[in-house]
Amino acid sequence: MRRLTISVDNALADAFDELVKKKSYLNRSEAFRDLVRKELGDAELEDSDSSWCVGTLTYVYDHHARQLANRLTEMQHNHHDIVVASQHVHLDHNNCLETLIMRGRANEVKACAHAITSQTGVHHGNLHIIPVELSSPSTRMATKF
Ligand code: NI
Repeated sequence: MRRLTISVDNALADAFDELVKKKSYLNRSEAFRDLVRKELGDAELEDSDSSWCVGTLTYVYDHHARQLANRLTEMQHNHHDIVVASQHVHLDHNNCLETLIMRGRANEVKACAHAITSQTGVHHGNLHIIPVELSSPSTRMATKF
């Protein structure tokens, strides 16, 4: 491990200390490492859309929107190599929350997520992508049914 010494103005230092406290980091170093990792990960994904990633997609949808529930299930089946798991919560009489766990190349995961969240009646769609280096990407489902 290397020690870095950095200089920041007082306002930024105060804001950083607030962040450390708010996010319950044990110390500034851990907070700084997390910020750098996030930026590096984002940059890597921007540089190479074909990088492997895992992601979670969360959205709320209108249970009564015509055929929407069926269409969303159909889309997940059509992308069964990318959508590896889903969780469904009946929020109330009208609204359902779904979280999908996704895996694949970043461009494929983003395209699949966008196709789902752009459906009429789907709200608050949010994709969180985490870049990963999979030791054997060929572990993708290859089973024939
Ligand atoms: Ni539901």
